[in-house]
Amino acid sequence: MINIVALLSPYDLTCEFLDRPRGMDEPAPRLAWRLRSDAHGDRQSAHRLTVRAAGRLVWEHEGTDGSQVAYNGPPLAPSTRYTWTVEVRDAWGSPAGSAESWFETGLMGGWSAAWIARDEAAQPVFEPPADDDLTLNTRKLTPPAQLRRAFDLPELPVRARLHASARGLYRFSLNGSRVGDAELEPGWTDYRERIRYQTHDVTALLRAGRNVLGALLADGWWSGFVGFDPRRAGKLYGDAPALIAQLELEFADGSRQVVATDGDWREAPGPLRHSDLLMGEYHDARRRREGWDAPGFDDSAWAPVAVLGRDTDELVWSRSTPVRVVADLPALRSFPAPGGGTIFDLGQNMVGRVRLTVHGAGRGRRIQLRHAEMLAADGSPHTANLRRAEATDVYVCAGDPVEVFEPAFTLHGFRYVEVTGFEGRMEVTGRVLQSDLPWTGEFTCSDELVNRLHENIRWGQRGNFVSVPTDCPQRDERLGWLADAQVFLPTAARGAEMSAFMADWMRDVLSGQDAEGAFPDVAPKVCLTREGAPGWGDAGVIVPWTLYRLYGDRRVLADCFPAMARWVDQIERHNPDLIWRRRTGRNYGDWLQVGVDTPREVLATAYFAQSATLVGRAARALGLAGPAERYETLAAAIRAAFTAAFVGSDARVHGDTQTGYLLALEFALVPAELREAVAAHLVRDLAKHDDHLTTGFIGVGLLCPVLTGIGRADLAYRLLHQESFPGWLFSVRHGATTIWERWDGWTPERGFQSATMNSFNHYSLGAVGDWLYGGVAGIGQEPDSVAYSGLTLCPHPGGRLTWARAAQETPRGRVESAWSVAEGVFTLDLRIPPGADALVHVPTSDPEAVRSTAHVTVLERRDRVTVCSVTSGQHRISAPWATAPAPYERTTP
Ligand code: RAM
Repeated sequence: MINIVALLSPYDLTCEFLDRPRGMDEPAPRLAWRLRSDAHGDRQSAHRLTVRAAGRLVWEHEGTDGSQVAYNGPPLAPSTRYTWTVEVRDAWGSPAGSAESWFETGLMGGWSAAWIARDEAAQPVFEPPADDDLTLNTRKLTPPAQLRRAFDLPELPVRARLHASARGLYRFSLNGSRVGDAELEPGWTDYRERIRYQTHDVTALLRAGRNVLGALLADGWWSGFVGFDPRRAGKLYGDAPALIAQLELEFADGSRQVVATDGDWREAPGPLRHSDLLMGEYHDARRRREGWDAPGFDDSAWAPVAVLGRDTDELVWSRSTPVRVVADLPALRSFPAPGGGTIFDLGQNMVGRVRLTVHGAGRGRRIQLRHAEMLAADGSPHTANLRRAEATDVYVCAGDPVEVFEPAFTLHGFRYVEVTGFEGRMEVTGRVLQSDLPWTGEFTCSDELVNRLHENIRWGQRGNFVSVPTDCPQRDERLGWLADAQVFLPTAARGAEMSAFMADWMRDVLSGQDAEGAFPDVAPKVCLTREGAPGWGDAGVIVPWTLYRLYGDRRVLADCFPAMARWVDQIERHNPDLIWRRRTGRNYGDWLQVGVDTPREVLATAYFAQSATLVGRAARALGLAGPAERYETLAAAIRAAFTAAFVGSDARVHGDTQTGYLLALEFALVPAELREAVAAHLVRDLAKHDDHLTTGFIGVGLLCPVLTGIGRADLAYRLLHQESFPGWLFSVRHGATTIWERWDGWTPERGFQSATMNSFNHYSLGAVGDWLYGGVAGIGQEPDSVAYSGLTLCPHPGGRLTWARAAQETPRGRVESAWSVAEGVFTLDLRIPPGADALVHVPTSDPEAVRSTAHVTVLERRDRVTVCSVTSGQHRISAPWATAPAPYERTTP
């Protein structure tokens, strides 16, 4: 598992937290790298950055420690590739490794293209479809457009970049070949304020002579169905999609040519009768026109396009990671559907779409695909929980011997696909789509059920980070709910590089802030107009703070700070007694908690205190002394008000719920002398519920960390291993392959919970994932540390685990923690990245008993642990271990 690397060397170079971004318009991009070395005690004593364009030196920078530098050279030119190199010196001052990467600037505002769209007034060359097989919803949709434009090149350019965007969704082709591999471009943002554009390298697709640019243009989030709004999103953003593109060509002699969207483009509907994210796609292959996007095609019957104008102010560079097909899941089995047709089972609840291959289906055959996460009791697809999302694709065959159908602009959450209309030979493959965020974490342990839980958390992460962080991927919702995002972010950031994606989404959160200063419930703000609820709106404070702490993204913190402060100010303004009861929006409380009711004002006031605290900490981090003092004082006053209003003399928190105690402890709301008594109430409540949790979305992520923090990791493990309802392994024991929205989404006794609000792919309750890395394997950072500069390793052997291992790519480099207990010995294998002297908490109260390889220094004995300081490099530490793992007893679910 360990590669031998001799020299200190940089790797994973990023620009603005992205790997080699194209079309990067940030004037002072941050360049960052990770480090690795096998030498103990190694660190970067010096680094040297050089930035070059066309071989010429543009900027040079030298520094010492640190692995993130903002470009500060002469202004970057548009449409230019910059190559950058980082060279480092090791702890002993000797030259060590180096690495190279690049970024490319985009148009930097240099748009000359016009927005174009189907000219509704022009006669479409499309027979009006027979509506008999369309539903009311899909009848409201219009066919996606096919657009094309031919142009001539006297010679081949040396460099060609296509800058493109849409009000809607686009997919480009050049001379019949698809451009790039990204899906659902330009992604979803708050279109009223900004739309991303993408830059594609198309040099290799061009030829001398005649060339043709083709584009498909669909409604997507712009003018399709979005959320639970029964109207089309057109009522929100615009009625119909539009396209913009600028192809920039550079020739060997330095001359340039531009082909842009303008009045010379022509349009016709193609085989897609409709395509909608929620409803599905209808593809009539009889309407395919071979070669429509290549030279030689006669487009004289196509209609001219409408030119809508040249206002490009809303176009911004793509700071986020594109959506891509990241995996293929061939169907594992198939069986007859009760209502006719065949059901294919992919074995995994996934997000994306299907590739269907049919053999000899015959011209005009109409094949329908319905998608479902679960099967109903009679074995038919359970679609009630999709609500208005029809999630139905239709393919009408052209009559070729073998035909392949894969929708282009729709997305479903499903494990089962029901295929009707064809019984012959066919193959079904699930194509998994997600924002292609690099995986940075790994976790495994000796318990297969916990491993499946971890896998389920990952699948929730895959399926719900598609352009924006969503609550669920299947029903007519799929919205960027703020609480879901904030409770899950710490887990998500263990598993994958979330920095650029979440920082970009924060712009939509800021766009959704109302005139009073309230953040919204969902971002992009659609469907819901009121101020964000406690725990929801607070994500506007928590997310930037978390990104700063985990990734050292100081800029996102600075950019968001005024909005963060306004959020807290408006709560204070409306609640001068510091108990948050007014302006609580739709006030969801501890959403989907089980059998208890955490009082709304307890939860709200706790979050008010936490947001004020974080705004104070943010102000300190940004060097704003005045605001820091103001919010620190405010936070202290809210804590005092919380204790006075809600904490009894017996340390009971009003409502007496787990979430109430968890919030009081995690947010440090009660005075130090009451903490122990408050913790005792939490422990009592767990016993009262026979080691079961009662928490909903807000409390769930706090359970295991807080219990571990109060010295009761044993209880955290009991919850983790709990197989009966409510608990994480309940769904795992019932075959879940993702995290469910509800603890009892399905039970053997009652079958499905609510018909209509019962997603089987919600990530919120998976917030325990953070503790698997941070508690079980023990990878964490000191309270004041940023970007893992002060690393801590506090592994917690316990429960029925005999071993666990986790690895995480932190901004400094890779951390590994692997422990096992066997024959009375606890053994810990560690890898610490260069420069990060770490504190290791060895679970023994006898410092004399700690055995280790060199470079480990025993520092002090604390309650049940011995703290050691460890240099960078690999280490093995062991100590006697008396506690046997808990017996492995399976409860009957
Ligand atoms: C549900 C969403 C989301 C939750 C809100 C309150 O409809 O799925 O997860 O945050 O309600």
